[in-house]
Order: sequence, then structure tokens, then C-alpha cells
Amino acid sequence: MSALDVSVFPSDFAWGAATAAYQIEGGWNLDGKGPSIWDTFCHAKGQVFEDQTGEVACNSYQLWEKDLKCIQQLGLTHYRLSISWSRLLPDGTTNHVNPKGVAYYNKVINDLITCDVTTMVTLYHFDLPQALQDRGGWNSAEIADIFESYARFCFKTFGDRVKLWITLNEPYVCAKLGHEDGIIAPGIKEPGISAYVAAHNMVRAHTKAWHSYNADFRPLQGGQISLALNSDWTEPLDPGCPKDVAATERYKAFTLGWFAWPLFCTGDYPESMRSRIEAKSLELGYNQGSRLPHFSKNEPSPLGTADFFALNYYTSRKVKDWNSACKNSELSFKCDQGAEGVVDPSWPICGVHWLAVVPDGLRKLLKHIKDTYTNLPIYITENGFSQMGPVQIEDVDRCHFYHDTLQEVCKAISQDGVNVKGYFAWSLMDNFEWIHGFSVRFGLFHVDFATPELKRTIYRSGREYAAVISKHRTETKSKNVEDILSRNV
Ligand code: PNW
Repeated sequence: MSALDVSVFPSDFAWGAATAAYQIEGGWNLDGKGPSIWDTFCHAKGQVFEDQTGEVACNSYQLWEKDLKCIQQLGLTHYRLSISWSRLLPDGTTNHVNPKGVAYYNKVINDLITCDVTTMVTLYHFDLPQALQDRGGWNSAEIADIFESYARFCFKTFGDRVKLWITLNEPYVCAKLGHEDGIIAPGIKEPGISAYVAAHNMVRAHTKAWHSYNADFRPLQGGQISLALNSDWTEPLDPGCPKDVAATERYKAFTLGWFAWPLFCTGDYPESMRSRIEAKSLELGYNQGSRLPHFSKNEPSPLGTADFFALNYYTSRKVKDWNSACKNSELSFKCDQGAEGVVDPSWPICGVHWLAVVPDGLRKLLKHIKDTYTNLPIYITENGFSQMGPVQIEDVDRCHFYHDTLQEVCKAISQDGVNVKGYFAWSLMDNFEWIHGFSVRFGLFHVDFATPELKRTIYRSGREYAAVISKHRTETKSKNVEDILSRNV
């Protein structure tokens, strides 16, 4: 294994780890928190592995100090956390503020500052207040204004100290898995309709929050704001087959392009997405208007509403044409997309079935983003490796994964000239992995869920990540000293 040349990373590189409120906090009904759609979803039986819930999870609500110790042990420069909307605003609106929720996040943010760790805050990581779901959730147009008020409340309350904001985490996952497939909260299964509407309202919500920040908070607070997009790297299954090549383009358009086009290219969805959906509607005799909503001229445009590119990368796919499989079928996202992503049999799978380990896909994706979308700085806001089955504290495979991945990030920076500003490992510690409950472990720290202390123990991969960070810090410091000395000569 060739050593990682840490000198390639810029001196102010962000070394981070990420978590999300519902996955770690617990305290689901403590101190005035309102329920979220994930509380509801887990409580309806049969949705999550062994009907597990995030009621307690890592109990970060009460054991935050333990998390802080983990962050310090890793030597992180950055920590990405998410705010539980309904802990702050129990019914989702600013009509009722929960002071204990405000106090909790104030403590977390202040402790991080004391420890010289920069906080990146995600406003929405899948846990919509149930009260807002009861009003239609992401399918209701009013959600964009309600989200904007929530975002403004957060900027006003925490923005003196928080300078890196993510509005929404993975709108693709939220729209597709939550509103098309119905396999995550809110569990809506309306193929070919609901995901487009939900995604549209998410883009509108993000846009309004960005414009609010830009106009009213940035001048004083000086921070940056974006939204986190997940994307696989994709290539045609058979590069010699024009149908697979075309399907790969469609796959890209319907995943990353769905959100990146409005923000970085045209202010609208990819043209190919529009024309496919129109054509499919026609073919199936659907005549209740366009299924892919249009951006209104009376609202601010999403174009240009990101100050950096936030990327969550986990895996890659080979893509094949899916058109023939869809004849006479019902409306669905997949038939609109007309493409299917498959795992190359040569790729190892880690833990969860969907997670094929393909570190060089990240390098290719970073270059793709630079060439297709923007030259803005890129933060890799999530990337990780899961374990299932017996716990291995000596997680050698995960160590290799992080090493190989960081090597690819190095190449993206040094050989492809991509402006990568930071890397956040998913995740700081084992946590509630959505439908897989606690059966899948993504942590740099092991959490012993069998005991009430929820003891955190560093994995070998955590120790190795800490070593990379510390090496980079040492080299950067000595380089700074050299620079200063050479200037003095
Ligand atoms: C990411 N699913 O995407 C999320 O941002 C994290 O919250 C999550 O823990 C991480 O990936 C690892 O899976 C998701 O199947 C991927 O429900 C898969 C799902 C959800 C989110």
C-alpha cells in the first residue's frame, strides 16, 4: 500500500466526520421535542430492521460530551451535524420555539468552538416535523416558506458562530426513497408523481433559504451555504452499446442532474429529463398536466444558489438500458429514467447490499462535477464504509477503504486540478442506519448499543484517520515555519 502524500491537501483542508440528528440523538420525546416523520415511521411496525427505532440511538442528546471526546480524539478540524427541526420548533413553525432545543445546539456549537472545531450544520437530514407532514409535507407548496422561516431562525440563533450551512441533505434520497418507493419516511408510494413534486418543493425551499441568507445574514455573518447532493459514479455497462451509453446519460440526468442543473446550469431541470417525462406521459395517456413541475417566474431562481458544492459519494454503478422492460407499465420514475444501475461483479460489497466499494469512482465523479457543473470548491460531505455482522474493532477493510479513497482525492486535487476543500467521513460513530436500524455500522467509533452507557470505542480505522489528520497538521505547520523563515531571509 503506497503511503498517502498528505502534502497534496491544502493547508486549510477540512478534516471532518458527519452525523445526523435522528441517527444519533435519541431523546425523541424529551424536553419538549415534537415528533418527526422518522419517529412515526419507526413506530409503525414492519418498516425498519427488527422494528428498531432512533428513540435512544447513541443518546447524543444526553451524552454529547462523549461525542466531543471522540471528535477530539480524531483531531477533526470540522464536524458536520444536523439539527432536529422538531427539537427546535416542535410543530415545525416559529410560532413555538423550544428553549431546551436551542440550549442543546448552543452548547454543542460552543463546545466545538472551545475545542477549535469548525461546525458545519445541516438544517434538514430526513426528519421533517410530523406536524408539517400532517399538512402535506414536501408535497405541499407551502413547505418552502415554512422551511425558509426555520432556516432564518437558525441563521439568527446560531449564525454568529456557524459559518458553513447545508440546507437539505440528499434531496434525491428523500424524494425517491421517501415519495416514490415509500421505503423511508414518510413512506409515500406514488410512483411517477410524488417524488417530482417533493423534489421541486425541496429545491424551492433551498432556494428561498439561500436567498434569505444571502440578503439578510451573509453581510454580517459572512458564512457559506449549499445543499448536499448524493451521487454514484456511473459508466455504461457496455461502453460499445449506444443504448447503454444513452441510458447512462439519462441516469446521470435523473440523479445528480435533477438537482445540479437547476442550481448550476440553467435554473431548470435537465432538458433530457423534461422531454423523457413529457414523452412517457403522452405514451401512457397521462393528461393531468406536467408531472415535472415548472419553476415559477414569480419566485427567485435556483440558479447560482450554492456557495460550494457539497457531495455525498458512496458507490458506483454500471448502467444498462431499461426501456424495453417498461412497455405497458405504469407510471414510474424508473421508466421515465429508462435506465438501470447494476453492480459490477468485480467490486467488493461492504456491509449493506448497495455499497460496492469503488474508491476511484470518487475521483471520476469529482472531475465530472468540475467539468460539468462548477469550479466552486467541493466539500465531500459524506463518504464511508459499513460493517454488518460481527463487530471488528480491528476493521482492516475499512482502513484500506479510507486509505484508497483519500488517495483518489489526492489524485483529483493534484492531477485533475479539482478544488477539494474538505472530506467528512460518514460517520463519527455507529448509529441508527435508517431502515437497517443498528445492524449496519458506519462509525469511526464503535458504539455498544447493548449497554445503557453506549460506550464509544475507537476502531482501528478511526486511529488511522486520526494519524492522517495529525500528519497533515504537522507537515502544514512545518511548511508554514519554512515559509516564514524564507521570507525573513
Ligand atoms: C446517506 N437508505 O444516504 C445518508 O445521508 C446518511 O444519513 C446515511 O447514514 C448514509 O448515507 C449511509 O447509508 C442514504 O437506504 C443512503 O435509507 C441510504 C439510505 C438513506 C440515506
